Amino acid sequence: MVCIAYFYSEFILTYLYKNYTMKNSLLIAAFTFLLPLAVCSQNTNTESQAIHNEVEDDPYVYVNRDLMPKSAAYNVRRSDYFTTQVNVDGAGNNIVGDAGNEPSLAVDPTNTDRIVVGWRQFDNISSNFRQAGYGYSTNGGAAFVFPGPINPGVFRSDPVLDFDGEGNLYYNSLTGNFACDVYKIEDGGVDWAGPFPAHGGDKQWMRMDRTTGIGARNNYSNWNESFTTCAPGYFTRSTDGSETFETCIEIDESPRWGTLAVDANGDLYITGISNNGSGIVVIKSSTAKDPGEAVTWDFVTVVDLDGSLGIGQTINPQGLSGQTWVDVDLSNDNVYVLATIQRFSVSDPADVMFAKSTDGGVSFAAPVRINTDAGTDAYQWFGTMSVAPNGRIDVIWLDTRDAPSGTVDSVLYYSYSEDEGETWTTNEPISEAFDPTIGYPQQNKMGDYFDMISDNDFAHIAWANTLNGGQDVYYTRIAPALLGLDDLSRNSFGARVSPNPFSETTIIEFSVDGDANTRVEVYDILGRKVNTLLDETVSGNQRLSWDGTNAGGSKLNSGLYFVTITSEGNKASLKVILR
Ligand SMILES: [Ca+2]
Ligand SMILES: [Ca+2]
Ligand SMILES: [Ca+2]
Repeated sequence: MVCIAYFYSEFILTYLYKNYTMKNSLLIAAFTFLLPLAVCSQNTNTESQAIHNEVEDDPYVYVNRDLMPKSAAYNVRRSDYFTTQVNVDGAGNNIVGDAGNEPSLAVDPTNTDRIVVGWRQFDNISSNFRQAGYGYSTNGGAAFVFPGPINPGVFRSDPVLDFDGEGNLYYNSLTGNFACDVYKIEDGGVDWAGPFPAHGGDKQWMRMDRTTGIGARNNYSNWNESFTTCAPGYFTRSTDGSETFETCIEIDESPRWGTLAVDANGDLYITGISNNGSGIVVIKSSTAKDPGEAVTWDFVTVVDLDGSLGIGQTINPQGLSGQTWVDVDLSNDNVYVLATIQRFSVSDPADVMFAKSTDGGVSFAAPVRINTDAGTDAYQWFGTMSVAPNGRIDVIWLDTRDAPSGTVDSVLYYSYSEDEGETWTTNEPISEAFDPTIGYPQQNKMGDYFDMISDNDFAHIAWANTLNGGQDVYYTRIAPALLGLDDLSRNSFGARVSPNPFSETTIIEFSVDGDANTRVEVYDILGRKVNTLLDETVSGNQRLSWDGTNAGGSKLNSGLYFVTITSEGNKASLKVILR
């Protein structure tokens, strides 16, 4: 059973499902018999490549998307988060009858208005033929342009996007014979160069070194050893701007279905579930950054998340319930791992579990459950983590805790930690509920994962939902500092600000019950904190003045600001206009 838990994989389910739909009962019977054998013999390349998933199946049929029916795009605007549909037509409308999933996104660190999302584009849900979808925004995600697939008519899957530290963009794409290649944009524009062959296999992930050290602009990628095009290796590096990739090498413990991260020293971390049955692992390399050295592995650490990855569960029948995430705190040696986990110690089918290392990945503390719902029935799936440069840890997932009986209706949830994962904010719903089973594109799943990038002000999320009646791709930006402001039904502090608007000085008055640590902070319209007016224990009536300056004492530009008051779990926000 342990063997099956670790090796039971997506391609087997795909194979069974497709053959079941073809009513090929003989094959399915034969394969069901072979299943335990196959999964326990660790998927030799020949066995698993015969029953893989990410290859061309349905033929390409040209779809003129101008002739597809349209409906209004699904967009949400709030002060604490907004959601923008990405896979829209030239007029910004939803295309009815297409599908997209497995999104990956990248945010330009030199200009965060520049955001790119890639996904598996299905032009019509009557076919599982998929292409390299992408959309870009030049206004911080307020609107996206979807020009069509990068390589129209060519089977492509599993996009993984990233920027390097200089604002150059890379798009790793899996082709129908398991080879990956990398497109890039180096001029800040929107036209792709390449593709450059990058070895590869299903399911690859890619991460750029964004440091300014000797590894700057290095490109690292790895994939499932069972589907590699360069056996026995399944990891490669580029040190020349992603134009050539080094001979593939193996990785200790053969991780798959995971991600990579690069710390402030340029050290590389890889996570995934071991192909050797060791569970969830983290592997570190301190040599990968040096173009003059061969890549070697420092150590493997087994990470206890109290369970294993869910595969083929009710929530996403032909896919993963999520992949494994690793990220780092750039200010210390902390390494974090998170995944949606089918629990060992309780019967819960899917919880978002987190584990923390404070010694550069050598050891990990006991796992922590991030979702706080009562009971053990709900699926918290597609758990996804990223860490901001200031150390804030963002976690999102889909959640069925409020689903009506007999449904798997899901809501996007969010929680974050500002103290290195010791405490977490209240689980916060970020979307309406939707039925993830709507609009499957001839594959019984909504992809295998979502993606997220964090900066100091925002969590940037690429995800899929069916809120527009089909399976579509969305960008959501959460401002953690403003979270929940739109839901404040009453002002619990009796707070007022006057004059408002003001130009010289305004007075903020409010009242605190008892002794309470209280913060009064000013945020700009982009959710960035610009000043702290109070951060101490106070009681009773308060009166503060603000002269429209930032924390450095400089006068701010005229415009809309939010004054937030936070005290013992209560929060209020006042809109203030500076003239
Ligand atoms: Ca659509
Ligand atoms: Ca995939
Ligand atoms: Ca659960």
